[in-house]
Amino acid sequence: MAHFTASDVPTPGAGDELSRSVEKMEIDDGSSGEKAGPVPTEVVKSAAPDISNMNTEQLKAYILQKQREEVMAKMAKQRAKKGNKSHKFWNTQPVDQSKSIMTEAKDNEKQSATAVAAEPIVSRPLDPNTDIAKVKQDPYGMPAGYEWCELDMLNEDDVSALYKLLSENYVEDDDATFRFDYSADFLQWALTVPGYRKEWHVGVRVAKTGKLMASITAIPANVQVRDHALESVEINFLCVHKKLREKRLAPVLIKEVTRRVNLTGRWQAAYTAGVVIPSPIARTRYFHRNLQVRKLCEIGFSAVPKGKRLEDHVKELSIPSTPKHGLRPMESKDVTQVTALLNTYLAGQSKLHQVFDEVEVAHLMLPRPGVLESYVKDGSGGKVTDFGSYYHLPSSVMKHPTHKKLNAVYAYYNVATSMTMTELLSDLLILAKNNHTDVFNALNVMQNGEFFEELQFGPGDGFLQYYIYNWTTKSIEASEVGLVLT
Ligand code: MYA
Repeated sequence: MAHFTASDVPTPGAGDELSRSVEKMEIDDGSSGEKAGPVPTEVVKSAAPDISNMNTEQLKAYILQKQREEVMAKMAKQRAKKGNKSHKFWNTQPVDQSKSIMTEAKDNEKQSATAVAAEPIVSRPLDPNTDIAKVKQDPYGMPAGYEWCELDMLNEDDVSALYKLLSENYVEDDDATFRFDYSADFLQWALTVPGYRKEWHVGVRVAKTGKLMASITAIPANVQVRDHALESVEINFLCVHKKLREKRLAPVLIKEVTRRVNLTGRWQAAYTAGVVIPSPIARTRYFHRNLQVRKLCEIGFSAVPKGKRLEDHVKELSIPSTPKHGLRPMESKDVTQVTALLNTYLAGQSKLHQVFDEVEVAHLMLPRPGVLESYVKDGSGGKVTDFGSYYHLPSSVMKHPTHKKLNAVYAYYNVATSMTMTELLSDLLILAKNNHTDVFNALNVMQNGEFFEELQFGPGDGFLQYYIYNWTTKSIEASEVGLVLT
């Protein structure tokens, strides 16, 4: 593994140089060199409302109201940070430039504050080119002192370098209290899916020392968007070291990975982000089920509701310790049935989802302790009737003297046919809690909205936008999203 020192980080002079050089690359590519403001990041922290005394209607109204306020506030904040400038990179890309964002705030007439244009009627690529010969054949330039690299996820040093970059520089909440801490095993799992290509795991290193300063990754995926099956990629782990921020390096990373993907004849990509850029296909929201309630209050992830004692709050959120519905860990022999169960479910209820083959399901869905847990329920005659899964994504706790890690898990893919989704998830909560989980998170995608109230999930202040690169289509409701990007 490379040894990293402070000298890996450019001096202010070198930073200016980088800034000028990177901006020049953008000018060369047809966009202006103007600097943008800082970028708000995804939020992982819970708003911890006192929902325990609300009835269903009050809860729904409360959630709707909070969503409206938060959507507006976030957009206003982003606009203020950008100084109302247009997206000088994204405005040059084949993405819908303005589109109404499908949220539960959509019914609110006052939503005109967001970009609202006519919804596209026809689904199609925005850039129709599919001629590989027309794709730039050589890599985009790097400023002096930096170089492109490929990250080999079977090489321990490369995995460690990516782990270090992300654990120190990846997504934080707005108060810099929590930062995602994807484990090295997780990164290896997520980036070595069947058919992955090393050249799509793109890094930027300091030429002299080899220190990894930035990353972006693509993995292959067959993505169904409404009636169209798109042989696409999924983009993840876009990260620029804190010392190189706001120097327009992110657009160069995005263009370089696009070039490398295009060279293999793929023209669409799915990605998610906490930021709102042109233009989301769907807008989803994080919900949280607190499990280690005391710890979550101590680290400021959530708060004891007003007028309530911590002891009572803890008691109200306690759960049984034994699962009730006969789940067992998924095994290799289940792959064929789980593939069918999953694909049938997603095709039936979702307008945006991945289509899995058995090799992908074996890689993505079989349990890997500490990375992904998955369970099935056996019906009669050896039939698998239900499938439940969640993945581990801890966060570093940055401001607490003793608690250093938030053990969070996230709902992955869940299909319930012999029981309700709520029953399935109630068992997953127990299994997760017994597996040292502090909080169980879920997006309001697929049928997840069905179990939030009964299982005492609360709305968080984090939203996640879904995007498809080089594709225009009508917006999709959160519950119609069947794609979970880790
Ligand atoms: S989402 C996770 C993103 N990572 C983080 O939030 C980690 C912490 N933050 C950072 O590392 C940096 O702040 C990043 C920006 C790297 C995010 N997605 O270089 P800059 C635009 C897309 O001066 P920096 C994930 O991994 C921004 O609007 N664009 O900024 C999925 C502005 O453009 P414009 C983003 O702060 C990634 C420009 O970058 C994002 O130093 C999907 C500023 O560049 C974002 N999350 O670095 C990527 N954040 O002026 C798209 C900022 O136009 C893939 N920006 O507004 C597209 C498909 C590609 C493949 C296609 C194949 C066919």
